[in-house]
Order: sequence, then structure tokens, then C-alpha cells
Amino acid sequence: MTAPRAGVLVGVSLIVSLWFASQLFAFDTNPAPRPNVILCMADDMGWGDPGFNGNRIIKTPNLDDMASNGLRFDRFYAGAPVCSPTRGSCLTGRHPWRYGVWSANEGHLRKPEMTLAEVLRTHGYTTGHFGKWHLGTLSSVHSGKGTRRNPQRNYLTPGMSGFDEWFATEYSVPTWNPVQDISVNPYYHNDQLAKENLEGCDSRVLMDRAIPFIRKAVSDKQPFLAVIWFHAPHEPVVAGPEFRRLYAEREEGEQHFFGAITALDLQMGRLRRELRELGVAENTMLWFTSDNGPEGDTGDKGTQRGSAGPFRGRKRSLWEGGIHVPGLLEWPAQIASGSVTQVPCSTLDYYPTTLDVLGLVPTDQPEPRDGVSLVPLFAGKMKERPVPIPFETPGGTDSKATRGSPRMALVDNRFKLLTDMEDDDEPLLFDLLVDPGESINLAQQFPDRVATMKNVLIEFRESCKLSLAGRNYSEAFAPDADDTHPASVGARIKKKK
Ligand SMILES: [Ca+2]
Repeated sequence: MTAPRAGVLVGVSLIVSLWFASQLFAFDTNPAPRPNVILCMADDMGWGDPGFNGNRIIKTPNLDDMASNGLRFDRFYAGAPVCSPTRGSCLTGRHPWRYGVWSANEGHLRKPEMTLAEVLRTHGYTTGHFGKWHLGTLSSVHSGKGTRRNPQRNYLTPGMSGFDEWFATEYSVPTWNPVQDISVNPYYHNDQLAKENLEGCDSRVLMDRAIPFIRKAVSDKQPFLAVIWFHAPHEPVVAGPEFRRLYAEREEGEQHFFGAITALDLQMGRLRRELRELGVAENTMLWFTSDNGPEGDTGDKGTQRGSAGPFRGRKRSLWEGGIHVPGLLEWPAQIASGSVTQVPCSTLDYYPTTLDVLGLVPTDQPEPRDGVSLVPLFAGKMKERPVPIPFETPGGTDSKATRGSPRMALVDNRFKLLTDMEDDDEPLLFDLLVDPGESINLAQQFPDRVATMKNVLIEFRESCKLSLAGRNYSEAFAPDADDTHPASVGARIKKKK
């Protein structure tokens, strides 16, 4: 898609979305029973992969139905262009560079960080985590990553992060027959090695554990938080025969990739049906997103078939294709069907939004938070995002790590700045409303805007360094050698290339 054509489409849908915003949002500010919260996330699903974002090949009927029954975010951002840091942003509302989760399989969710599960549990919720974890090792003496991952330093399970029940892997597994070698990267169920019901579709395997957790919560009349992080469609992408058959006319790599997404979609349909049958669908906030853009450099080989839609770049880059991901919220009690928004929103917003919905203001949470509450958006009162969304990832324009994108970015309601933050840097400024493909650099045209946005990033980076040093915690915290901000150590960046 060329940039001008995309610009026209964005313009038209902006008008439509503003109409929806004024007509269809109906947030009820009266106290209601505490909603259940389910955070669902695909792994490496591109913005252009689901049907609700225009894909006409990959079958996602359940996600499409969820989109038409709830709120579709047309500008939803993952907290980072790779797995682990985005996952940290979901659970804390804080940028992952505040606590040393620089990239995939690096760092861990520090104990003094307060997670959404910890807050909700202290307010009567039961909490469960199902699927990929990626925020720490699940054993203090073993990581399947071998010498690249210190299991003792990074030992941090969902159970240590506020989850009552958890069924999780440390990192990615095949999307079919997920446990290839139980001694390398197993599923754990509450600290115990899982040994049963691990065959076939991984999306079903993990939903087989999430659904009994939800049933029990409903039976116990307890509100619940369920975090459901699918492994699909991350590599190794394998679809079972019944899913490959749906795409029999396609190349083998496509059969697996498309089939793995349809298998995930089937489980989303199963989950939504279960919520209806249990009578809790009405007041459950059911979120769906992806942790970063699609894998691969070109998307045209093997099983790396994800689509970034009209956007430039893919996973690992701070181009839109790396961070601009599918976003949905279904919550019939508060969100009218057919709602659409183009206000930029982020996985950073889950935490502050949930606390705002419940009217919770914990006194002991680390500040600052980088996300915002979306409750005003639900109420039709948030026409623009009040603060921009900051990004930083290891690499830079000359690095393979970011596939040629600069290492920092700032997204506001209209503009996006990308910069390496070097003295001889040539910053990039794009008007995302007319140029979502990031092809026309406006930096020389708007030097004041560039300077203002760069200053926000400078302040953000300094703030992250204070967080990293433990300054946001009420308890004493001693950072170790791995807690060094990458921008402070030039050699570390070069090593990552
Ligand atoms: Ca990922």
C-alpha cells in the first residue's frame, strides 16, 4: 500500500471513529460489580494478520466477532518490539527499561515492581497465568537457554509475581506438540513439571488449563484476573493437520503460519463461549493484542508469513511494523459493540486502566508509570492521548538488532520521532496520520517539534536510569552488574550486533 492511499484510508476511518466515539461509548461511572480481567496476547502476530484488520486470507472468525462486539484500537502499541519487555509493560504499566528487561530473555520482573496480579489479589481477585512467561526463569537452577541465561539471578516465576495459579513455559515452544524435551523448556504447573495433556495444539493445551481456573473462580464467586499468553504464531510455527487443511492450496510455510493463527482463534472462540455459558461475559474485560510485530526480514519465506499491514518494518524494529499491533477490548457491560478508536493506546495502559476501573490507588506502588488510564476513553472524554508513548530498544540505525531502525522513538497523537540519541544523529519525524508507512521525513521542516520531542526522550531516559538504580522503591534495592543501562555502556550495544 502506498503512503498517500494509506493516508486517505486513515482519514476516512478517523471520521468514522470519532462518530463512534461520540455515539457508542457509554461508560457507566456508577459503581458496578468488580469486572473480571483477561489479558490475551498472541506472540509475533502482525497488525495485518487478523481479519478485523483487513486480512482476507487468514481465518480469524472469533477475533473478528470479538472486534465487532467490542472496541477495536486502530493505533494500539506493544510496549516494545520484542517479547519480554512488552510482557513487563503489560503487568506493571512501566516501561521495561525501568527494571532491566532490555530485550527478549534478558533481565526479569524485579520483585519490588508491583504487578497487576499483586494489586488485584490484595483486593479479592484470584489470579492465574497461562502460557508463555518470558519474565524470568521458572527454576533457580535451570534455564533451557543455557549459559546465556543465569537461572539463579533471573529466577522469577508467575507464582512469585502475584499469580495464585500458573501454567507456563520460560520461553517460546513449538505451536504444535509444545514440549519437545521436558529437560529443556518444559511447562510448569505451579512449580511442578507438567507431564500430561501436552500433545497437539499448544493454544488448546494452555486454554485447557485457563478454563478450569475461570470456572472455579466463577463457582467460588470470586472476581478473577487471567493472563493468557499464547505461543502462536511465534517460531517454531507448526499447525496440526486439521488447520493446515484449511489452507491446502497454499505453500507449506503458509499452511503452518495461517493454521497456527486459526488454531489460536479457535481457542479465543472457546474462551468467549465459556464466559457466556458461565454468565460472566457481560462484566469481563477481555483484551487481545500481540507482543510485537511479525518475525522475519521479508515475510516471504518459510513460516515467517506475518503481515505488518501498511507499516514499515517488522519485529525488533521501532518502525510501526515492529510495535503497532492488533488491539481489542470486549466488555459488553461498558463498551458498545462496533466501537473503534484511533487514539494511540499501549500495553502500558492495562495496569492504570484496571486500577482506575476499580478505583484503586495503591500507596506503595513504584512511580512513575508510563501508561495512562483509558477509562476517559471509554467514557467518550478522551479524544487525544494525554502523554506520548516512549520506546527504547537495544540497537540503532547501524545495528542488525533493530533491523535498521533508530533505537528510541516517541509516538504522540500525530507525530513520531525516531532517533539514536547520538550527537551526529539525523532524527526522523513522521506524521503518522497522513504517512503511516513512515516514508516522508519531516524533521528539517519542524526543528522545534524535533527538539521538544527529543527532550522528552532525554528526560525519559534519565528517569529510567533512576528507576534502574532502585530509586522508585520504598525498600532498599541493590542493582547488580547486569542492571546497567545500555546507553551507559557503548560496548554493550556493539556486542549486541
Ligand atoms: Ca514476540
